[in-house]
Amino acid sequence: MPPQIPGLDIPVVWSEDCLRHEPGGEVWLGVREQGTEVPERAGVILAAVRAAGAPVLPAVPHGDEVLSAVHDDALIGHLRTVWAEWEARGYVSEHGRDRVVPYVFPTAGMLAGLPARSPAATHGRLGLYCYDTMTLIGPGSWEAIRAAVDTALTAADLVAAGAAAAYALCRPPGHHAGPAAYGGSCYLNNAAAAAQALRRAGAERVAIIDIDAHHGNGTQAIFYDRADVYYGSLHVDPGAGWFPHYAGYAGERGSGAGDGANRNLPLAPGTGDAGWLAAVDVLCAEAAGRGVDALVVSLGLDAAQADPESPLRVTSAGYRAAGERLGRLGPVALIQEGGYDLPSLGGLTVAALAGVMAGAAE
Ligand code: SP5
Ligand code: ZN
Repeated sequence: MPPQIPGLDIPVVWSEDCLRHEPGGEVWLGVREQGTEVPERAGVILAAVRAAGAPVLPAVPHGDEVLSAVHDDALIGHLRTVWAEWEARGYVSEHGRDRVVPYVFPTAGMLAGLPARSPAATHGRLGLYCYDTMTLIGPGSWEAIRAAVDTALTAADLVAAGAAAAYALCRPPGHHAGPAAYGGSCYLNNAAAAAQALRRAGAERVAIIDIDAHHGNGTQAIFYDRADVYYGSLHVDPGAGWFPHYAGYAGERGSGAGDGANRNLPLAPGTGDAGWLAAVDVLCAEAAGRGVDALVVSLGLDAAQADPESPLRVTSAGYRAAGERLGRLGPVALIQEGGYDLPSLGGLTVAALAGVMAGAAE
């Protein structure tokens, strides 16, 4: 028997299928670049949590019931079939297009009141579901997209069954995917699925706190008119030039029954631990004030100093401190979102998860 090594005791849910999505870059401002949402991200996180002693559990396949409660079936069907259609219709073999990328978007301005049709041509229909040029689809994408959802749902199951915390190590990420639209390297909303699953399992009040560096416009949209799922996010100010540009402003507070159940805290580029943790505290206090039977954390590590995708400057100590605050709030399913600096990504994740376990033990 090997000696018992005391370590990180949070269950990590994982599926090898999450490696099958190879976006093959992203088209940014008209130029195809290498992209940063790469399979190696999951590899470095997996190695780090294993080295820290965390138990790694396989994702359990789930049906589409919960998924269909947070996304339109048309979006799910599109993602399930578009790659096979793309190949069958010769876009790869005849036209040399090795990934699915849209080029026409039926914006409100273009339609000017006309109904959004569903064009027969595959290349004409893509913009109906995809809102940017950075979120490519290739041969194994669907398997990874669906495995990521199963990973999140399995983490939610563990929390529903009484675990203090569980972590879904999923990719592609999900928080930019809305009810009927995908973008921002996200296809289906893993965190929203976890929140919905916790509601179904009996948690009356679910809070989602999103600490990814970017605003989770998809999660916000899914729950915007609901009072039962609070969404709070701190992120680099979209008005200062950062994705998703069109959402994430402080005035977006929810609508109808959901009025007041949405909170955005945009931060100035350059914000470090002090300002970032103060914002985490605001969200934790607001969520606690509303009551939290179960918590979902959209765990993005891209607010870190070295990350290439955001100008925030959070340290590993900052991530640990945030984890402690979140762990104190209640049983928590943590869902992997962004985080792109491969050399520091594993350590940042372990710091955040160790903080969660320390907070949960208090
Ligand atoms: C889940 C998540 O973190 N999605 C982030 C999507 C934002 N991607 C914006 C990409 C903009 C182009 N990147 C240029 C990097 C130059 N250093
Ligand atoms: Zn992000």
